[in-house]
Amino acid sequence: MAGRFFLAAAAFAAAVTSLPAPESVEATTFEYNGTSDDNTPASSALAVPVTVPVQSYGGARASSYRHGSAWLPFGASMNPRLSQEATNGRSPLGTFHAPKYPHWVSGDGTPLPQGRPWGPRTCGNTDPYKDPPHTGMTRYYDFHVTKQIVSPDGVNRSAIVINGAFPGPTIEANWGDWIEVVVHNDMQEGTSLHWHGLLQKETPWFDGVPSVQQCPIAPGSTLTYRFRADLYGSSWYHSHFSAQAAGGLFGSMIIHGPTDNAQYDEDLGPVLISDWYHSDYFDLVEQTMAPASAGLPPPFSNNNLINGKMNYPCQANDTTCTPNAGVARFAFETGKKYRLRLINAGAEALQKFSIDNHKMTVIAHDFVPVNPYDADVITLGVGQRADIVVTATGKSTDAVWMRSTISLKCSLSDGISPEAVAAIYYQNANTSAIPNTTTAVTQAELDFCGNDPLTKATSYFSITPDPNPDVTQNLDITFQSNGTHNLWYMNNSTFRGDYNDPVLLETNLGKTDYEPDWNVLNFGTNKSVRIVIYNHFAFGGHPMHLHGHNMFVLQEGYGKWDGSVVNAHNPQRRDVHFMQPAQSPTVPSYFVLQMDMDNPGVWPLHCHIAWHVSAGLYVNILENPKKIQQLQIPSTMAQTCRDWATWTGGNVVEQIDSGL
Ligand SMILES: *[C@@H]1O[C@H](CO)[C@@H](O)[C@H](O)[C@H]1NC(C)=O
Ligand SMILES: *[C@@H]1O[C@H](CO)[C@@H](O)[C@H](O)[C@H]1NC(C)=O
Ligand SMILES: *[C@@H]1O[C@H](CO)[C@@H](O)[C@H](O)[C@H]1NC(C)=O
Ligand SMILES: *[C@@H]1O[C@H](CO)[C@@H](O)[C@H](O)[C@H]1NC(C)=O
Ligand SMILES: *[C@@H]1O[C@H](CO)[C@@H](O)[C@H](O)[C@H]1NC(C)=O
Ligand SMILES: *[C@@H]1O[C@H](CO)[C@@H](O)[C@H](O)[C@H]1NC(C)=O
Ligand SMILES: *[C@@H]1O[C@H](CO)[C@@H](O)[C@H](O)[C@H]1NC(C)=O
Ligand SMILES: *[C@@H]1O[C@H](CO)[C@@H](O)[C@H](O)[C@H]1NC(C)=O
Ligand SMILES: *[C@@H]1O[C@H](CO)[C@@H](O)[C@H](O)[C@H]1NC(C)=O
Ligand SMILES: [Cu+2]
Repeated sequence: MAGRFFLAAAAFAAAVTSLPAPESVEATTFEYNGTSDDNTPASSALAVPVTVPVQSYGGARASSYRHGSAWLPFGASMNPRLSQEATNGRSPLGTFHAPKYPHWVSGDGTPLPQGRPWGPRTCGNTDPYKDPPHTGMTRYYDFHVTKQIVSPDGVNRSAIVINGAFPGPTIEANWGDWIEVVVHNDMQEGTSLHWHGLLQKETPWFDGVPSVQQCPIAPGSTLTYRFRADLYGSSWYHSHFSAQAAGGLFGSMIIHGPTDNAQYDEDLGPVLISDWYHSDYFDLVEQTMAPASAGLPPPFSNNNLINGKMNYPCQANDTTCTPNAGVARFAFETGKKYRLRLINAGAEALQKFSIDNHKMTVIAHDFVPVNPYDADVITLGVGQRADIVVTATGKSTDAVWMRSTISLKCSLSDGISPEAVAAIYYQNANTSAIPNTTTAVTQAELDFCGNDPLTKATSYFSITPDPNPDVTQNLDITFQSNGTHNLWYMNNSTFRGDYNDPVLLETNLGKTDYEPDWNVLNFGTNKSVRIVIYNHFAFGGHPMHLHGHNMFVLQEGYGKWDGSVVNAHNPQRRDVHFMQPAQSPTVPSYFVLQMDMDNPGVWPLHCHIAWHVSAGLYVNILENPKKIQQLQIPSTMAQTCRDWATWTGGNVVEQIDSGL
């Protein structure tokens, strides 16, 4: 009668029955072994097997819905039951009137030297880390962050929205522009926004991580971020305060730049993919951070969204759930080539993206243009992006499914609706009709917890990293008990930030008395740094994200790194690498990253799984503290700390997680 089994370790066995028993149960037993490698203070390891509510596909009412059709009730058409306002507030994403994008923002005085905002620069001729353009233009955004009831999949819940929109507004700029975003915190809790993947070389204080570069923005306060669009391609912004991003606080960023490695006719813009939870993010963080003795499982996602939309197989008596809320829809014309900007903006899940009957060509990983390669399925860990070009090879009346499937082998889904779908309609298709295509993605592809092989995607602009970096360090990832709680550790230290004492601002004042649990790794004036990360945990994997840089990904594998490098003259670069799970509790996985220390600042290196960073899977890369002391940090950063101190002086802040 038990569902899948979650086993944190095996020291004592108090079966926990507080969770509802699953209504239908998969035959396989699921074992999740936390601690047992040699880095673990095993004597203090706690262990509590708990029952988790994993159900079968579609849940108890699966038979009331047409199979393979986005949980449409029998007899329903694709005409959605809910308005876009009800599902997504003011967001136009996922509708036929969602904006398409030109090759650059123009018509507003944008200078066009040699016909383009970025002048003669191409993907092939410009080192983006050394020579970004300066257009002299600024793109202004005004964001009001609030909570609002939305119903992205038909299930009403309070989410965090920006200007009434979930997902938040899309930021658009040209390479070399400034982006200025006024963030008004209209909630009753702190917040911050991080601009994922941008280097922040001119403004290292605007990276948006509380306790690292800033204090949280206090309720009722405003912070104006201003930073250079220093790389180009597709990305997203998201809250870096606790797990607010899992509550909806994110949106996409499009930075137009050269496209000489790809040809396409239309840019359909962002395809945000996000696992989705029917509970509030704070409750999920409490669940994650509960003492081991409570026997709670980690959060399991309840649904999966494309551009903030999906249907849900509502239970018969659930009056807060509307079937056929409406899935995202896209329009294709036979023969045209489309650019899609895939973004995993989720909290935890490893996503496998595909389009039935269509080949995809990958043209960029994160903010890095690649030598184009074809793919049938694209794997995206949280934070990763892939820009793809798809040729509309179908007939004019075709309707096909776009899919993004949560890998159940590598992620924690409750099993009811792990596959998000969106409909693509060709020009003469009946847009009320249900696509009837099937997927060619294999179970083996869904079950693989890793990115494409490093040999596959080579960067279009070639850079050879220093073969003899100034320093090489190992870093071990483990899941251990601190005596009461099971937490994530990097080199035996679980991260916890101090909202009132950001590391960058401390360093700027010449202080170096960092608390041990700030996990500050001081690399001084080293010019190149190599880090060999070993993951000792045998389930899932970790999408490891580095701020302020694109990292070279030199090698990955199991056991001990043998010193070999893939494509040593031009290794893969990106800002998130999905690290595979350990092969077994005694055979870790590893990956080797290298970075050029060309950006004085304090740069997070962390797992992008919301619940893992909450539980401490995080280090700070401190780069050139002497130069940080010389930074002229704007007074708004100190003001943000004073506002936060004032607010917390009169309100109790419950920092139940690492803060990030
Ligand atoms: C998990 O731990 C149990 C008890 O120590 C052991 O029997 C089992 O083989 C382990 N499973 C894996 C996948 O390592
Ligand atoms: C809804 O139905 C389930 C069984 O399908 C039952 O356990 C539950 O009590 C019902 N809830 C309400 C509010 O009627
Ligand atoms: C969902 O919330 C909206 C806004 O509060 C409300 O109008 C609507 O009735 C709710 N729907 C359900 C099914 O609870
Ligand atoms: C379009 O599809 C809907 C749903 O299947 C159907 O009811 C309608 O008759 C179709 N319209 C045309 C013009 O075929
Ligand atoms: C799928 O739908 C199309 C029309 O949209 C129809 O021509 C085709 O026969 C259908 N295929 C299957 C397998 O039902
Ligand atoms: C991690 O710990 C090992 C072993 O103590 C040490 O050699 C290494 O320098 C540490 N890594 C970093 C990045 O500090
Ligand atoms: C373990 O970590 C939790 C969460 O950070 C903390 O609340 C608790 O006090 C820690 N326990 C010990 C014994 O340090
Ligand atoms: C972590 O702590 C354990 C036990 O204290 C020790 O054996 C191990 O070497 C440490 N690992 C690192 C990377 O410091
Ligand atoms: C290089 O980094 C190491 C830490 O990994 C540090 O001990 C050393 O002092 C740094 N060297 C310089 C020249 O800053
Ligand atoms: Cu992780």
